[in-house]
Amino acid sequence: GKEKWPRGDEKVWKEGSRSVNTDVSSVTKSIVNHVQTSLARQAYNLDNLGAYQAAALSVRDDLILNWNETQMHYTRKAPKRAYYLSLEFLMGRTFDNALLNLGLKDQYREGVTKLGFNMEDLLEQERDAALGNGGLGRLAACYLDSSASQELPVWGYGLRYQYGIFQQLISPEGQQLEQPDPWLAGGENPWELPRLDVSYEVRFYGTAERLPDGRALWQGGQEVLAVAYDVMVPGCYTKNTNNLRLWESKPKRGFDLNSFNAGDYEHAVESSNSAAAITSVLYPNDHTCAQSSISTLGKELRLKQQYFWTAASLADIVRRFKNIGKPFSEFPDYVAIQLNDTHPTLAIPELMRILIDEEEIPWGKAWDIVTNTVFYTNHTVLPEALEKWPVPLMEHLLPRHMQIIYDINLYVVEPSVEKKFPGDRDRLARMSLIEEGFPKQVRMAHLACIGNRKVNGVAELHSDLVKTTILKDFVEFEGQSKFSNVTNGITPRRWLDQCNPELSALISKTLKVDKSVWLKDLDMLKGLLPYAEDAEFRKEWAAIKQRNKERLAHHVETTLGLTVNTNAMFDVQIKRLHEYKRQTLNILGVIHRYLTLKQMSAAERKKVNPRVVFFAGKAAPGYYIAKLTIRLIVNAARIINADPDTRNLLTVYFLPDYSVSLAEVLIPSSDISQHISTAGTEASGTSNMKFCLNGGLLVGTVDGANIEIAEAVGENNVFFFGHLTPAVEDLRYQHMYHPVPVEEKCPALAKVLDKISGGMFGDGGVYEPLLNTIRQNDYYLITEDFDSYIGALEMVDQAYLDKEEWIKKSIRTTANMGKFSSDRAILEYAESFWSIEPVKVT
Ligand code: NTF
Repeated sequence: GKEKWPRGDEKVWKEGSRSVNTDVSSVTKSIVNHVQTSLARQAYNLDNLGAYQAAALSVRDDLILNWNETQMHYTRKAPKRAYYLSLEFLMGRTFDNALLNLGLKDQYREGVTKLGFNMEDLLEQERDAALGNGGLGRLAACYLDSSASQELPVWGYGLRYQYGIFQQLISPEGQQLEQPDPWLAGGENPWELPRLDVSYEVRFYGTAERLPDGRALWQGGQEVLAVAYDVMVPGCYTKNTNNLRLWESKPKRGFDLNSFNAGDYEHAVESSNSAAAITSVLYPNDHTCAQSSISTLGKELRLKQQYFWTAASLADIVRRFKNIGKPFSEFPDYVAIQLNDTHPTLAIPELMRILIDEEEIPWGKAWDIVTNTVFYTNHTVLPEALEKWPVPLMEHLLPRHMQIIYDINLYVVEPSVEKKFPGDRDRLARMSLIEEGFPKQVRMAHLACIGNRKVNGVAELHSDLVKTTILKDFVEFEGQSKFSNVTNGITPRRWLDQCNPELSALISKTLKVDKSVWLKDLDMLKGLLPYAEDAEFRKEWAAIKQRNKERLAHHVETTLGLTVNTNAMFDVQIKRLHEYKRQTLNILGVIHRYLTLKQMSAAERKKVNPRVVFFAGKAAPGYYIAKLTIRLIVNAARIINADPDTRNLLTVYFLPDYSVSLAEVLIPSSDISQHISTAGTEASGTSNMKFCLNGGLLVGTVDGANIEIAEAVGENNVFFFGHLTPAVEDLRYQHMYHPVPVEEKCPALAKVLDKISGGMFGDGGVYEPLLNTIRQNDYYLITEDFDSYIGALEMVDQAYLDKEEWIKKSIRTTANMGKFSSDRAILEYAESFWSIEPVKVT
């Protein structure tokens, strides 16, 4: 039956309610309205920033309508929901994406023009939301976009950091300098809704006293407030607008009145500062677990962030579940919780605590509920990235959770391992949740692995490595079926339509299908394959790539004042700086190319393909070797770019302050991009997918998702090189115990190293620590892969000489990238893990 109208006169409500702007005149009206009221300005004093703000507020109104309806609809229908817990969401800009998803790009462009502004200028006003380090955080953002676009009831939960990833400056000497990123300082953020009414208390420290009935009383310590900020996540061409809830920490009371009254004003303010500090800053360490790279105080704050966020999110999830009015035994039928890496692993003991201590559910039943609700994605097998927390710190900060972790060890791990492998003490020690040592440490990956229903890796090779290396014992113990793979994906909305509008338009025209269709069914790109044979189409395809190169050149010119040769091949490596990603191999290869060019005669040089090499990426502030690599790139670029002998044939740029928005300009312009990690170290990679979707080819190692990309686009369209994963362990062993000097192993590389040491790029001594990582252990096997790397780059040069064939490769690559849509990936999570279904908002 029809619901009763809740209050007042229904007719008056209906008359007063507005709908989403759909035509140009309602768009301009709404923008002008915001200029006059929200901004209190006029046409006379409106700059680009003001115009952006007014237009954004107008789009925000539309989003709010859809968001509200979606939340109401989900609440009424009460479907099973999935929650994606991620400490990082690297969202980038929102304005253009919202317009695309609402189907309002043309209307806004026209409206803005009529008001005397240029849409491109307005888009440039928006600051990136950079609440993430790299791939892991950007993956979370792509998954939110796909969840909404596929009409799945999925919410994200994260933290509302005051400061995102640091801004990178490069000093004249080539040193990376870090500056804070106060992304909210510009005033109101139009893309979020502060929900000051939604808040939870979160406790730290204090004491936990076990009671005879199995519960415990956790008391005292510090209490802080978690306040919700909701970020609207619109789906593409659908009303469904999902929610990303970010928590901000606040002191529970403005001041501690007791200390205040006692005259201890400073202490009162201090404790209020310490509450606010929890969500102050995103930790900038990528692939490094907290304790090895940050101070004791920093460690405690990071663990506080993790608990603060999981506790608030779980309190919210449990409250929403309770509103449905079902018994807790049905919790897993309504809730799925995905852990994005081990950062939210405390969700496991925290849910146990809620169920046992607050809901009075017996231990065994609580454990059943938890292990049927939680899912865990692993994103790396690098040992230094596996999180471990010192037991004394855990005991101090989270005494009740430490008890629960000991209980899980005692009731679950020990008895079942003993039963299956009687007397195998070594195995038990390897599998324990606690690592022996000084201090003892809690192994978060083990806890995440034991307390959940499914574990997955992020590409086929990586998922296999998870099973055969870091979680091997757990596979032998729990069986294969719990472990699986979901290869990562990327959203084609941002990473094709938005970043490469001309290519998107050509695809729609060629397929004779509206983008609202193929952007949500990316396998349709296959329809482009026959056109690889069509000379006219190839011409259009190549012309778009050329204009994208010019767009990047223009960007470099206006931001850095440098001129870029757009007739050259564009060769791009953009990602976090890390030894395993081997930017060092790339720059050593560049120097090798430079030395080779220098030795050539003028006639020989005439035959060489001009090449422009772009680097971008941030190094963790404490990662000395990665920072030295930046310094080498910048100084090598300075010398090489200034050499009149080679200037037309080789130039190198390090573009500072890499970001989502910079990636959107770089990716569509590349002819070739580099994904050259030591085999077995890059779990998946996602930028490799973005380049290929935009018709750029790959040079890469047989690693991560490179392998599946080659399977999809054909191995003849990818330039592979280097040793394979199974060889890596042995090679490392040889380097450790039977080292051979670089001069013998790889003379070409030795020459390059000598030039650097000899001062070709400034004081050679500066680079010794970096060069020694190669001359000594060479853990990342640069000497082993150097020759075949140079060989692969020569193959690239060869292939590029045949322009028509190259364009064919480019078209075939794009056409075969359908698998890598994050829509495919999120549907795999929804169907095989979470068992949730689309809930369409009409
Ligand atoms: C990263 N892992 C991996 O290094 C990438 O290969 C992968 O594409 C992304 O995750 C997304 O799955 C991490 O950032 C972390 F935190 F696990 F080290």
